[in-house]
Amino acid sequence: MGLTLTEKILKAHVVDGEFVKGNEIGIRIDQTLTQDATGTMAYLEFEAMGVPRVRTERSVAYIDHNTLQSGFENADDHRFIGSCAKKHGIYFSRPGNGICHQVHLERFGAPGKTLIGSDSHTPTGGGIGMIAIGAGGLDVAVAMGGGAYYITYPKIVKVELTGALSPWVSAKDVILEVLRRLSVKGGVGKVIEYCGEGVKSLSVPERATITNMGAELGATTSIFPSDETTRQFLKAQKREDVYVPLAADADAVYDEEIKIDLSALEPLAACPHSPDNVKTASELSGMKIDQVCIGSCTNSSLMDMMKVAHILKGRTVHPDVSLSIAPGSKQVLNMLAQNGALSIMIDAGARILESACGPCIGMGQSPNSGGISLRTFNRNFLGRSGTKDGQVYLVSPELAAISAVNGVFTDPRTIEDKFEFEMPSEFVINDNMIVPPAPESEMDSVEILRGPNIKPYPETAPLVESIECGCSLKVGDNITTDHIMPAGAKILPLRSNIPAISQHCFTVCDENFPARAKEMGKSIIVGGSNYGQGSSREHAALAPLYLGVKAVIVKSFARIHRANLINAGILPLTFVNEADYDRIDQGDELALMNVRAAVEAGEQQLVLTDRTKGIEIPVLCELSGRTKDIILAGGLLDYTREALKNG
Ligand code: MIC
Ligand code: SF4
Repeated sequence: MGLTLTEKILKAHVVDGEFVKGNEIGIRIDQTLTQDATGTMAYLEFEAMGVPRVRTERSVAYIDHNTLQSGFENADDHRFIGSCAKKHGIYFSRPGNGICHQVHLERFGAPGKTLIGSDSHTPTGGGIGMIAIGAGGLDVAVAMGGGAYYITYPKIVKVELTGALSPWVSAKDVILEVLRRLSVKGGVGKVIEYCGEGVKSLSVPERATITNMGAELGATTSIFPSDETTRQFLKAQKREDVYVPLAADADAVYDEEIKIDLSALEPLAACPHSPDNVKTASELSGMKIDQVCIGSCTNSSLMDMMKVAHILKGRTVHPDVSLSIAPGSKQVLNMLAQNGALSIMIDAGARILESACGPCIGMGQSPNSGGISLRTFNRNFLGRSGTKDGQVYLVSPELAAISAVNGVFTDPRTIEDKFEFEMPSEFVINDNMIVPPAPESEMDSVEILRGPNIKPYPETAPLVESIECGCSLKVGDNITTDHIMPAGAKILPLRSNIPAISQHCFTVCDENFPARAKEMGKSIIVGGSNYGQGSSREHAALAPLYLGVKAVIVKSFARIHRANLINAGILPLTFVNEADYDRIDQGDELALMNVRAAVEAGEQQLVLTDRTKGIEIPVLCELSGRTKDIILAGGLLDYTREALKNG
């Protein structure tokens, strides 16, 4: 029986567990990446493990999220990360060099390699045939220390592409179509593997747009084959040496199959407030808009930017619209400057932003009250833009650009001329904003620079005998990490300071939650399905940990967040009968008696007592050997410390 591409790469990297579907397997990690908003914690965790130098083939620390520097916090964090990188053998991509995923694709990614990153959009690397997975900072720290990364052997979904995209239909529309069909939880536990004749018609940046936004499916990752197009891309980046051809075997067996005829696709948009709330552009045409933001790790490649420049040429941004453009990397920005496209954008009235995440994570450019904002980004969760009642639509760069000119939502197929773009045979390469680590002989003398905003990892404790406490919060379905731990210009600078950032935990849902939880001392959270979807931020587990949350009981979890809860030592439980969700209310007194003994014994079903209602509710505690030990130890940090102590 043949293998899928995913299985081939995983099989070559398995170091622990039996390679059987549904099993937990540990894989060797070749490369890691961090970004600054999750990076400070990841490096504090790496330091706590006491490993002097990273044991990966390549680890890179990027600064791209927190670049507003509205106070000392960001700048201090950047210096801290820079010094850690220098000391511990990590390459350091300075602020201004670009968004981690775009730069990693350009300068470091390699087909057939494994990459984990402390950012949920790490699957961008799947565009060149990597197994690239988003993970919590602590998992990345462990991988930097040479430890395996654990995933459930995924189900593999074949997406067979045929045909080619019609003019002004975009790679963004491909992933929006997949989201329309599968929904934001349709990818949980799965890898989305693209294949078929249609693959050839897509350039590497287009493939990367698709794998990047595959994160919104909840998928473990997404991957494209590595083919002649990949080789040409790597050659143009002067990195042809890392090229290897890779594809699934012809008789590979998949768990699910989807067919997409690229020629039949039309321009789409994800409407507020979910990436799977997809409508066709023609349904939305004519809607008045207030703002357009172009950029983010989904759509900020040279090709995307050239499309935008082509549309803006000789035109002016509509007087009622603010248009901002953030090219994805220094390389892209520099090439736009050299070929004149930047001048076209400036001339048309675009506001050029630095090559960073910017508005995507609410760092500036929040829309006006109730404002309609078209963004080429990947997430439009409630409040993420920084404006509570902002209405964010996720669209392709071509749709965004023409709408910015017209002042109304516009189907890009109304543009009369054609866009033709040849991928460059040589990109402009200058890695002078990537600082290499200190040589081994000098690393001991590198001083770690710590600012006052950097506070230690919150206190943890081994799992207690019984958990008896109140329900501090009850929330509904599809709660995102942007609900649990909001970001944006005011909160993001506190990422290195868990006590301070905890004051914002869940405030999108309930302003009083932090004070209430702290007062209760310990508590349990109850939630619906797909709890914790979205980002990889472990702060969405560390803030609840700091506020005394001992267990989270939900209908179902998103993958990365569940792993982050376990890593933080918080018990992740699911209802055996989803209907039991309705029987618990916020404020109820709950108990999980003898929970430690039950977890130790590997019992998968526990009894939750609701003492207020006088009822017993069965809940699932699906922990395997390793995750069980992590929970018992009080989290991954304690577990790893113990493991390192015991050799
Ligand atoms: C995001 O897009 O939500 C982020 C900001 O990049 C996060 C990481 C973070 O919260 O720092 C992600 O996607 O993992
Ligand atoms: Fe940055 Fe946005 Fe990409 Fe997250 S999704 S890495 S915030 S550009």
